[in-house]
Amino acid sequence: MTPETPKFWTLPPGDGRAGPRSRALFTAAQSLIPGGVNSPVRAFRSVGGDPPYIRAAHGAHLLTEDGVTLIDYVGSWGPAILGHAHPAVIEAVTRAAQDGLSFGACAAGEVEFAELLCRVVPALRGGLVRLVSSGTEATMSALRLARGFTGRTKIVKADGGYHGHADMLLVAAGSGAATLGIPGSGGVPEATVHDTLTVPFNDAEAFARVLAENPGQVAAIIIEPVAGNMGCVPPQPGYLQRLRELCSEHGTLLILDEVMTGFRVAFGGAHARYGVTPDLVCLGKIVGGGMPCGAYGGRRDIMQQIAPLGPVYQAGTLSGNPLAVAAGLATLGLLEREDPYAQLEAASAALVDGIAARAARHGVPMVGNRVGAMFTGFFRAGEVHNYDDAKGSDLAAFGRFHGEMLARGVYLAPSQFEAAFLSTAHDAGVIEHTLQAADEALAIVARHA
Ligand code: KE4
Repeated sequence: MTPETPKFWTLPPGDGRAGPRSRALFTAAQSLIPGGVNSPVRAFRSVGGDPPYIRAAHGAHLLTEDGVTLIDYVGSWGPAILGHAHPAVIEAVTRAAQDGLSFGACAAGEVEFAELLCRVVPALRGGLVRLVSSGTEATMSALRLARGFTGRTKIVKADGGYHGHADMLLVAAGSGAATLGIPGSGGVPEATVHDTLTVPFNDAEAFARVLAENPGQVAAIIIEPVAGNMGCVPPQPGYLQRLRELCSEHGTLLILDEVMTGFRVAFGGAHARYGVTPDLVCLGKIVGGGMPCGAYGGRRDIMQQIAPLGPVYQAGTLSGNPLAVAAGLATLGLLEREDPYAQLEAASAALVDGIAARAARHGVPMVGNRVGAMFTGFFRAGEVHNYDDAKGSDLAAFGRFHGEMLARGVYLAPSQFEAAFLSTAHDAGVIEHTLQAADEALAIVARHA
């Protein structure tokens, strides 16, 4: 990029629908990679059209392989809370890379990172934490640990909750599985999911019934404290507290899956925001600052069951690798020092309220759910408190809105059952462009209703 070339993130957003180069790349990809993608939701199957290929990302913006600048509300599915390519994060990773990419051995950064996590995440205070390389590894390991610690086999999850793709969790999964209409998944033996029970999100008494019907058999319930994989669905007042009470009464572990909400809805996570301390917490996305990183941890007496201390095995070649640790330390350090959460809350409220007001003006039924800087506009009337409510959305209207927004340079998650994410780089100009695009897109949706 020569000095006089304008930086792509300073250019006005353009039509982000796949151009010739993205289409050519996607055609090639489909002959090499299942569906042409390395993660199903990226295939745009629930919204139609080919996905634009992304060449670069900076702040609130993406640059496509067809040379178009877009405003990004996917944020790599959550990690980019500071905007893409934050200079301090890039510098930290670049510096670490000079000294090698992965040692597979103990390194000082792991200690510094664990100290930070155990200081700022309430559930980790006084406990132990283990780094892994993805959210799936974090939740899978936490559930194995819960079964090992309690000696029980049943686990409970929310219908429409998504916790990664470990076999035992792919029942009534949200996110990609929900989007693709796969109630569970092929290849998962019945025996594997026999002990996985699902309850509606925001229905603590349904969980109470499961506990009563399976006395002494439920090892854990794993819950997204703010659901993000059925779209954004906040916990109803008292819901999380009631789960905490029920788990304590029945010797069942409360596992909060904060892979998405950790450091997204509050510094430390949703459990810091809502004041409910789980027995174990799972982290991912933001804690790696965009690099492959996850973590799980909590009560010391439970975590001491993990190898090499105890009988529950879990391992990982790249766990705690220096680059992921460097990115995580830089990201969480900036979040702690700058405390952008009030700013994120205000920007997110302005955006969601603005879009909802425009939907109302155009007569398009829309429910705007938001917690901090994660949100979803459900194309339906009424309220959305669980997955059944979310499934009542008009998916055709969502698909049309998605395409019209992309055509106006706004890149939204290609699924009604996903959350959108704002970053500290989404300034007033970005919000204004987004609201203008939404006004035009909603007018078109209204005409096709
Ligand atoms: P990963 O294995 O994808 O790092 O994390 C799995 C996971 C666990 N828990 C929650 C609450 C999550 O949201 C996720 C992954 N989220 C999806 C998007 N909703 C990742 C995007 C994708 O699957 O491509």
